[in-house]
Amino acid sequence: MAGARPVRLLAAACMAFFLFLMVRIMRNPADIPPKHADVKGFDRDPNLDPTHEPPEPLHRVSGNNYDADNPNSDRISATLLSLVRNKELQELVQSMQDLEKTWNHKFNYPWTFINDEPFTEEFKKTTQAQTKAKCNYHQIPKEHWQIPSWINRDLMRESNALLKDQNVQFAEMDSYHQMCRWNSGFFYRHPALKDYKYYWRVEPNVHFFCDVDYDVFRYMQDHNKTYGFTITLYDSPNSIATLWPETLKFITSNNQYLADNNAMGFLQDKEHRPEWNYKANGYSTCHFWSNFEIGDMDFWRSEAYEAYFEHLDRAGGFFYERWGDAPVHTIALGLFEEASKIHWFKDIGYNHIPFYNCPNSQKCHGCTTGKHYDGEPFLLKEDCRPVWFKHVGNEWPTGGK
Ligand SMILES: Nc1nc2c(ncn2[C@@H]2O[C@H](COP(=O)(O)OP(=O)(O)OP(=O)(O)O)[C@@H](O)[C@H]2O)c(=O)[nH]1
Ligand SMILES: [Mg+2]
Repeated sequence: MAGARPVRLLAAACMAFFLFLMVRIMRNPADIPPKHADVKGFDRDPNLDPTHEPPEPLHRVSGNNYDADNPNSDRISATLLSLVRNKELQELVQSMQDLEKTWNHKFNYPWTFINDEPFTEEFKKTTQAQTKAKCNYHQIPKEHWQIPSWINRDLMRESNALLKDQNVQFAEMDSYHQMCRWNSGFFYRHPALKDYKYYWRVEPNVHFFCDVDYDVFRYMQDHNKTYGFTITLYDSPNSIATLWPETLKFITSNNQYLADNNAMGFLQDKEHRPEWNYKANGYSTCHFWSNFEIGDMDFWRSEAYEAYFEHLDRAGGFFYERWGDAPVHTIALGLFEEASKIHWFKDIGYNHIPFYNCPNSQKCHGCTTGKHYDGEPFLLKEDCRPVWFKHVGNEWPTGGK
C-alpha cells in the first residue's frame, strides 16, 4: 500500500477544493456582505466625515436660562413626546436616560407621555424620577384611536391575512394599524399638545449617543426648519401598495398644496431600487424613519396635511394595507413643504434596533462611527440616504478634517 497515502491525501485535497468551489458558486449573492460602495449612489458614508454642530445661531445654556424651575426660561413651546404602553416602562426608561444624559438635563424640556389606556402609578413615578423636567401623562380620546366605522372588518381580516403571507410585519395586529394611523393623523390633535408647536418623538428602547449642547427646538425655529430626521430607509412595498396611487389622486385635484421646491424627485426615484418603486406603484418607498422625529406640529395642522390625511383615512389603507406613519409623513413633507426645511440631524447619534446614525465626533460615545446596522449584511441595502442626497442634497460639509 506504499504510495496509496499521498494519492488519498491528493484525492481528499481535491474533494475539499471542489466543495469550497461549490459553496462559493452556490452562495446567495445576498449573503455576501456588500460594501457601501456597492450600493448604487453611495461611495462613502458621510457619517465618516468629521461632524461638528450645525451653523449658528445656536442657543446654549448660560446661567439659569434653562433651569427646570425657571418660569422665564429660554425654552420655547416644545415637548418630548412618547406614545407608550405601561408594559414598556423599562425600555422607555432606557430611552429617557440616554436623552436626559446627552441633552435634556441641560435644557429641561417637559416630557409628554400618551397612552390608549391609563398610565399606572408605577409608570408615572418611575418616569418622573428620570428627569428634573415636568412629566405629563395623558390618555388618547377613544374616537382618535378606535378603528373607524367605515372600515369593513371582514375585508380588513382578509387583507391582513394576505399581507401576512407577504411577510408584512405586524399585519394582523390591530393595535399596530391603530398606532400608525394615530401617529399619522391624530397625535398633534391631542388636547394636551394643542399649546405646543415642536415635538421630539421618543420610543422605548432607543439610544442616543452624542452630547448635544444647543437647544434643538430653537435650532428648528431659528433656521426655519419643519422636520428633522436621523435615519432614512426603504419601506416594505407590500405594506403601502396603494399609498402612492391614492396620493396621486389627491394631488390631481389639490395641486395648489404642492410646495414650489418640493421633493417630488426624491419621492418618485426609480433609479436606486427600481423594483421597490415598481411594487409601490411609483413611490421610491424611501422614508424618514419616524421613531425619531423632531418636528413642527403646525405642519401637520396645516390645511394641506389635514386634507391629505382625511383623503388617506377615507381610502382605508391604514387598515386594509399597513400604511405606516413614516411613509405618510415623508410623502406629505416631500410634497407640501420646501425641501430645504427638512433637516438631517446628523449630529444626533441614534439607534432604534437594528439601525444607527453614528457620526464621526468626539461628542459621541457608545456607537461605532459610520456603522449603520446591527445584524445581517442585507440590512445595508435598506439605507436610502443616497436618494435624499441625490435629489435634495447633503447640507453637511463632506470630506476634510
Ligand atoms: N399606548 C400604546 N402605544 C403603542 C401601541 N402600539 C405601539 N405603541 C407605541 O408606538 C410606538 C411604535 O410602536 P413599536 O411597537 O415600537 O413599532 P415599531 O418601532 O415599528 O416596531 P419595533 O421594531 O418592534 O420597535 C412605540 O412608542 C410604542 O410604544 C399601543 O397599542 N398602545
Ligand atoms: Mg419601535
